[in-house]
Amino acid sequence: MNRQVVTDSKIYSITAREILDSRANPTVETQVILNSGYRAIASVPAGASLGKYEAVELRDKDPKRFGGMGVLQAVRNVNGPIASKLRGMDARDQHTIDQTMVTLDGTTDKHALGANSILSVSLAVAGAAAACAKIPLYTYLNAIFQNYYKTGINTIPTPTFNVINGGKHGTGNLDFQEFHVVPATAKPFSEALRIGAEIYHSVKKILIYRNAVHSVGDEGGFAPDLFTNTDALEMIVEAIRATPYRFGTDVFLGLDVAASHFKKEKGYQIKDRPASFSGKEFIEYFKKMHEDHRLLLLEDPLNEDDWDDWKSLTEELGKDILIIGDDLLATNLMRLQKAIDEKACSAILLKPNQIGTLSEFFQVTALAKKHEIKCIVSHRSGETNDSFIADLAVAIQSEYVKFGAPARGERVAKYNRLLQIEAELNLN
Ligand code: 2PG
Ligand code: MG
Repeated sequence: MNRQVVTDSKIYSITAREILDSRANPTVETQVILNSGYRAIASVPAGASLGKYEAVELRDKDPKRFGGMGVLQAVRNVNGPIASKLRGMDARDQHTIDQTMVTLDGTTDKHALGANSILSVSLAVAGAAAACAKIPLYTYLNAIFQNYYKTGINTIPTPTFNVINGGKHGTGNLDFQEFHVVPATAKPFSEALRIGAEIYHSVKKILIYRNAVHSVGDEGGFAPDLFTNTDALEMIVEAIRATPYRFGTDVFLGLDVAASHFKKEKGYQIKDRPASFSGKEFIEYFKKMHEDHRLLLLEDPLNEDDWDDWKSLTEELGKDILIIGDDLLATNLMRLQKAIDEKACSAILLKPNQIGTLSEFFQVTALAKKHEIKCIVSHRSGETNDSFIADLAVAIQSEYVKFGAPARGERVAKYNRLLQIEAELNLN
């Protein structure tokens, strides 16, 4: 007897609402319910250091509500035009659903309906389809990704932990946005997480010992006032040395400079020296920094429009360090293609909300993988407890994940989800 039950995966309803993110700003949460009753909820994050080339997040700009940050129009766009177009469609057909929303929006940067409204639906549809298929989300996403690029699931990505927050994320005085510790890739995920957490505590102890501010920034890392950006790196090395982990063997350093956000007309102005740096001088500065501190990851070291400088830097340091484009690439297919053609970087930061649909995210990821551009799936500085991106990172087998410090609920929700997946897959 054939006992297989055909479950109806057609979309029954799509409902969005305005919720809060980790910075007390509104964001969009959407629930998709299928005819079978299976359902999923997804919410979208928000960046503070936005790249110029990201898809547009729709905000109400009504100064009387949440300082203009409300998302009621984005919510209405989901509940109105998007829901009426998608109702009755099969949730398993992610590509058609995403394409329908892209067409309905009709703009290249999704400013009509908002990338926030579109992405919340795109993710919730995938979640509901996975639930309906009764398989884990990462398995379901991996099956879709196979249409773009063939990959099995063999490993949990290596986490990179943002232990010190500066720039637009920290209340301290550091210019660089993120100072990372990166456990060695060979470590099982659970061990890497422990390394990150123990070093995090070690950094805190040093800050307390120095009577420095040890409150945290937007991504859960500490946000101290220090003399220079280099001081922050030195302090992290000191913190690593106070643990059993060997710097340069068990754990490495990484930076998200987010340079576009402090480049002025005169050049890059940072507290490490009074005069600003030209592009060329800034490249020399990173070369010296690498000689002194051995960087493993270097994200957005230069302004997002300075392609020639990116090329020179990648030529000089790309063999040793992963040169990561975030603001430079904005998870955008055309910008990634340009970077590949011009050899402008060696890795891409992948953020679903920079592009706005899951299908386009897969397209960009596949292009990166085909050209051996390393992948880092990333959170935003404003997050919710949604752990979708943890499943997504496993599904596409990114080399790294960047989910912030190993602290604060919205960050550890993702790391803890990776622990579950690691146990489920018996990968430890
Ligand atoms: C970044 C991100 C995430 P934001 O620059 O990489 O860390 O920051 O979300 O503020 O753009
Ligand atoms: Mg960045």
